[in-house]
Amino acid sequence: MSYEQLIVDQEGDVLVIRLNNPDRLNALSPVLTRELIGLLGEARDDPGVRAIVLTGEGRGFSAGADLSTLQEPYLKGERPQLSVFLRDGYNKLIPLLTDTPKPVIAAINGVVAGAGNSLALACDIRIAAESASFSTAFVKIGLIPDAGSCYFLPRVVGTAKALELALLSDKVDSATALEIGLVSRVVPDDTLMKEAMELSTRLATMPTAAIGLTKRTLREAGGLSLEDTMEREADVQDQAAATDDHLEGVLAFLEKRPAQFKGR
Ligand code: T3D
Repeated sequence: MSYEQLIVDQEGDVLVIRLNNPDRLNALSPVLTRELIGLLGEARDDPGVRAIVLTGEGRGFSAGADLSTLQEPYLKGERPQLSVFLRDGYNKLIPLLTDTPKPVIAAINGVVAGAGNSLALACDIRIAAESASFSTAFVKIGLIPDAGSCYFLPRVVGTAKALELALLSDKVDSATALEIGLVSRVVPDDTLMKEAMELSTRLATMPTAAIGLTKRTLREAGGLSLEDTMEREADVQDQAAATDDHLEGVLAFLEKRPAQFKGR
């Protein structure tokens, strides 16, 4: 399958997706968004994909909505109905990252802004290159955070910091991003992909079903009481315990040997 604005490689069980609209810092054009939705849908159902790395080509991770694609109506003073654009694009894209049972690592290689920040926030683990920088950006063009940022930001950095980031939209460097928990690791630029591949390769050898169930249950717990969360854990644990990988994990422990997980 060939793509206009994605570069896609499969390395073992790891799918590496590189956003490829570099002249616009990988802004999320309709083409790029559509291609990403299609690819993530296929990856979700592909047993040969057990981890996903998302990164950007050039000096950007993603600068958010591709503002050039909407310039025609704006230059005429028209107001496109953004809800249509959001529901057809980001509102389909973002759940494909959060709901996929595969771990998704954002290898943040450079500039992040607007919905590009939402995209990174929807990934499970964020590693940033030292030169990466972050901006919510929305308010600078008179918009509210979208593509899930209103959901993710307070959960990731806390409400007070989320408000500061969203209202001021100041540029945040990678050291600050690490300090406030926006990313969990910062690495030298030239080792970013090595780190991301090591991490994703490791995750791809782990019990994939348990990883998917963990993602889902942790997210659901955000809206539940402790009692309801433990009930949910009990139900989901039955599903995890029914996998071959659970049996293999216990047997490997008892037999004092490394486990060979198959992802099922
Ligand atoms: O309206 C809707 O579509 C609704 C949806 C909204 C969701 C959103 O994501 S809203 C937020 C959209 N994003 C932005 O507003 C960010 C716009 N970009 C910037 O503010 C700056 O580019 C950055 C702070 C991200 C980076 O600055 P810098 O100085 O490192 O780079 P630059 O020179 O500004 O950008 C390099 C090129 O990328 C430049 O093109 P040129 O002049 O070399 O031909 C610039 O126009 C282009 N570019 C950057 N961001 C976008 C973009 N082109 C289209 N869309 C972009 N978002």
